[in-house]
Amino acid sequence: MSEGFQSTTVEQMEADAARLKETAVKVGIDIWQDRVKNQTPHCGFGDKGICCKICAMGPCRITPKSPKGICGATADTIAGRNYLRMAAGGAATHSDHGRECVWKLYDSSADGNYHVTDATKLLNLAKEWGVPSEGRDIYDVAHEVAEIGLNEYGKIKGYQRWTDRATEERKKVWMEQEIMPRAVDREVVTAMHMTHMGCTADAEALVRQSLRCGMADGWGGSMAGTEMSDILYGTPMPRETEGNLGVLEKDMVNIICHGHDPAVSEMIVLVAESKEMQEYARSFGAKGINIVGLCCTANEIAMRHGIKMAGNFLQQENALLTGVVEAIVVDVQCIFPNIGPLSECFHTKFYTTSPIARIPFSTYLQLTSENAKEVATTIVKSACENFPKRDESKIFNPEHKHKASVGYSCEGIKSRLDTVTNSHLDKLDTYKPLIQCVTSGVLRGAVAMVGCNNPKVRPDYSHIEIMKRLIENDVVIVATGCAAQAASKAGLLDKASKVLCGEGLRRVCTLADIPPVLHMGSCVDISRMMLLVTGIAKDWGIDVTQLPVVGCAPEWMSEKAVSIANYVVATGIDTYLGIDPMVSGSAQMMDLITNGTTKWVGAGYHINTDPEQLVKDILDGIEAKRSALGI
Ligand code: MSK
Repeated sequence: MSEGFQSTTVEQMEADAARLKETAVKVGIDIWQDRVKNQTPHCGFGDKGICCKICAMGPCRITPKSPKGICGATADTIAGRNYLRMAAGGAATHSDHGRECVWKLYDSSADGNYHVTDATKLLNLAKEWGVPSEGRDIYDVAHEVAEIGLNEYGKIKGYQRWTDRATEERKKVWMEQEIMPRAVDREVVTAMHMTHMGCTADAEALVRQSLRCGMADGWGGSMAGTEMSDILYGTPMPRETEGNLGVLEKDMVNIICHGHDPAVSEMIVLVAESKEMQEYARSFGAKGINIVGLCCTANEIAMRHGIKMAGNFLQQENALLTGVVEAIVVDVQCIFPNIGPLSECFHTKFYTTSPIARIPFSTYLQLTSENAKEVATTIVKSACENFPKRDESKIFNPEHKHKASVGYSCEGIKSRLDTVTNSHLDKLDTYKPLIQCVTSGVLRGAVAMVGCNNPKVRPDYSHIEIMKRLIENDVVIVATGCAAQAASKAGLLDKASKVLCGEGLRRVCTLADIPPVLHMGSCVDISRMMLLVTGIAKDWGIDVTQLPVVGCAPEWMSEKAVSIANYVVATGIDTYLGIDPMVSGSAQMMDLITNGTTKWVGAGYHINTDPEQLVKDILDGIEAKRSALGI
C-alpha cells in the first residue's frame, strides 16, 4: 500500500492557490501575493539591519558616505541593537503566551472551565519544584505549582528554574558566558533598556543579551507554555489526523481555529464535539461540525484531539477563499489583519478573543477562565446558524490532503521506542534505541525543522525539498510550527511517506511505526526539542554540541524565530537559516552570530538562502559531527 504513496508537490499546492486567487479577484480583495508586489522595492538598509529608528533624530542609515548615525552609532551598533530588539520581541511574545497558560492552571478547578488532565505530569513538576503533594487535593497542588511558575516571570533574584533540567555541561557554559537567564520579564526589559538610544553600543554585548533573552524564552516562557498546556489539556501522544486545505468539508459547518494559545481552541473543540451542538448544526442542513486548525493552533489541537490541519502561515487567506468557512476564531500571534476585510467578502464570521490581538472587522468576545465555555458556545452556535448563508458561486474547495501522524512529544517518541525494544511494553524511559540507530549508522542524525513561511522565498518549497533530501539521506526529522504544517501538506507526516526515505530510516519507520517527519507541536514546543536533545545527550553521555543534530529554519519570518534561534544555539545546536538574519550590513555582527557564538556556546548560525546548498551544508554538518565522534 505504502509503495503507492504520492507526495503533494509544491506545484500542485501553487495550482490550488492560483485558483483561489481567482476568487480573491472576483470578490475584490487583495491577498498577500498582491501586497508583496505592491511593496516598494527594498531600499536595502532594513534588510541589512543598518537603518536605526530608535530615536527621533533619525532614521539614520549607514552608507559609505555616512558610516555613523547622528549619535555616532556604527553599523555594528545599529545592526546589533535591531537584532536584540527582534529577539526581545520574540521572547516577550512566546513567554506571554506561556504566562497565559500558567494563569489557566492557576484558575483551574474541579468545577471550572479548565481542569488538570495530566495529573502525573503535574505531580512530577511539583516534585521537581519541591511542592508537597502527598494527601493534598490535586487543585491545591496545581495552584501552588502555578504560583511558582508565574513567579518565574518576575522574580527579583536567581535564574530560571526550568534550566535545572539542562545538562551540567550546558549549565556551566551558560554561567561562564553570563547568559543564564534570570526572570523572563527582566531579560526582555534589559534588552529594551540596552538598545535604547545612548546605551549599549558594543555588538558583542548585544549578541550575548540576545542569547540570554532567547534562553529566557526557550528555557523559561516557552517551556512554561508547553508544560502547563500538557498538564491542562493532556500530553500529546501519537495519533492520526489529516492535513491541507482538503480537510475543509463542503457539507459540514467549518470552523477554523487560528493562533497559538490552546485555551481558546480547546474550548471550541469541547463545545463543538458535544451532541447538542452537532444536532444544532444538523438543524441548519449540515452533516455536523468540522473544526480545523491553522498555524500553531492546528498543531496544538491536532496533537491532543486529532483535529485536522488546514495549513500554515501563508495559507490563512487561502482557507477563507474556499468560501466554505462559517467562522474563524483567533487568539494571538501570526494572524493577518487582512482576515478582517477578507471575511467581510464572504459569509464568514471573524471572532477575536484576546486583548493582545484586537483586529478591525472582527467581533471581539474576550475569552476568560470564567466565561470560556459560554464564549465558545456563542461562537459555535453562530457558525452553525451561518451555514445556510454560503454563496455557492464563491466556493472552490481544493481536494488535496494527506493522512498525518502527529503528537510526537518526548513522551510520545519514547512510547514508540518502547514498542520496538520491549515486548512487555514496560516504560523504559530511554532514548538508547534511537542512539544505537545513530551510532550504528542506520540513521545519520536528526534535524529539527522549525519556522514559518516567508514570501522572500517560494512558500513551502524550501521546507519540503530540504525535508525530502534529508529523509532520503537517512536523517530523521522532528518538526514544529509551520514547518510541521508544510510537511503535513506534502504528506511527509503520513507513515506511507517512508517510501521516500533511505534504507536505514525506512527500516526505523517500519519498526517503530512512525513517519520520517515527527510532528512535535507548535512554536512554543521547540522547548520539547530542547528537552529531547538534553535527554539524548544525557543517555549518550556526551555534550549536546557533539550530537549529530542540527536545527533548520528555512523560511522563518517572525521575531519569535529570532528568539528561538538564539536559545537553540545557546543550547549547543548549530542552526541553519534559509532567510538572512538582517544583520549583513555589519561584518562584526555576521561574525558574532556565526563564529562568535560557536566560541562561546559551541554552536552558531549557518546561513544560505539557496535551499539546495543549505541542505548540502546540513548534511556536511551532520557528517562532521559523526566524524568527530568517530562513528
Ligand atoms: S505559527 S511564528 S508563522 S511557525 Fe507559530 Fe508559523 Fe512562524 Fe507563526
